[in-house]
Amino acid sequence: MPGRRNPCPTPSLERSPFQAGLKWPTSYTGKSGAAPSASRGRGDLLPDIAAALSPHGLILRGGLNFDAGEDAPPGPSGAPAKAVLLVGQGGASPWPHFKAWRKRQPAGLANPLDTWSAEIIGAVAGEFEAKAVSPSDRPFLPFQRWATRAQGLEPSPLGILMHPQYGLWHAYRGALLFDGAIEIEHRTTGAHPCDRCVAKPCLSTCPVGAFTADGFAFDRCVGHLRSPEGEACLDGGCRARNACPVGTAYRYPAEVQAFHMAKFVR
Ligand code: B12
Ligand code: SF4
Ligand code: SF4
Repeated sequence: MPGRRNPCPTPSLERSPFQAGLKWPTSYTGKSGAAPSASRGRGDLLPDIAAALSPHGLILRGGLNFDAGEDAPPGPSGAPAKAVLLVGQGGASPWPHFKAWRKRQPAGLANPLDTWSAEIIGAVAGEFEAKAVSPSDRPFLPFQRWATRAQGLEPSPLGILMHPQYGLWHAYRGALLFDGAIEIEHRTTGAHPCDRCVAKPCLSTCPVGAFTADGFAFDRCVGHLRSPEGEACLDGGCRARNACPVGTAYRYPAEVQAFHMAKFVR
């Protein structure tokens, strides 16, 4: 429900599932297998998922029905899922919630952001008869391909998907898999900002030219990050990503970028 519960300081304009082009999976029967509640019609349930995610700074990032015969991951029943809803962030909205949670965790917890995401999204999945999966699950699930289909996003020259509103400052923290189909009204479209970007500063800012015609030169980037000269990227984030003029209002604060860079270079 737009604006119903969103204590997070970062605006999350995708918080309405209807803006994301979604309706509730048609097979939904209510919480914990109970009969549908008369007081909560089926059309309320997708907003309820958004409302359950919102206090954690998380938003729905669109969804899709798997095609017949597609190699879909197992849903809650163990049979191939029929639909997926992507969960993530636009801007750094989960950060304060994650940080507060992290203070309560043992020091040195490995992969804290994944653990936090799995905890929150897993609880929401349990409430809505879904199965939670993570972008870090192995083998990797095709989150970016799903996002492309769900919201019509296209890759930037950096490999990160470009969002017309959030620019490069968005990510996926998990997904909800369902045994039933979702009715999709429309998907968010819009011109791909990179098509109109003539200067493409993202491609000329990396000090070691890690974005090449053959793709991202991971070793070159990490080699730089591990050298004394890499401090600027480590502390302030990827210079190429920061050079993009789109969605700058959603740019992650330096603290958040440093957290991701530390994980990336580890
Ligand atoms: C492995 C991985 C990497 C590897 C290799 C990427 C690659 N060549 O595919 C490395 C370590 C290089 C990497 C780096 C980064 N990654 Co990464 N990565 C992944 C991961 C875990 C799996 C990718 C994969 O193989 N998927 C399996 C295939 C089958 O799925 P797919 O959707 O079809 O795959 C697409 C991607 O591989 C993409 N792609 C191809 N080349 C590249 C290159 C880069 C740099 C990226 C980001 C994507 C990408 O194109 C494919 C077709 O659409 C995904 C999460 C996920 N499950 O998808 C995150 C993911 C793609 N990464 C992400 C991010 C943000 C990053 C970083 C910016 C790291 C960070 N800590 O912030 C950096 C970018 C570095 C830079 N300086 O710009 C985000 C992208 C979000 C978005 N807005 O699109 C994802 C989706 C994770 C998330 N939680 O949201 N990543
Ligand atoms: S700088 Fe231009 S080309 Fe690069 S990601 Fe941003 S909009 Fe796209
Ligand atoms: S983190 Fe630094 S070295 Fe790595 S790709 Fe970005 S700008 Fe280049």
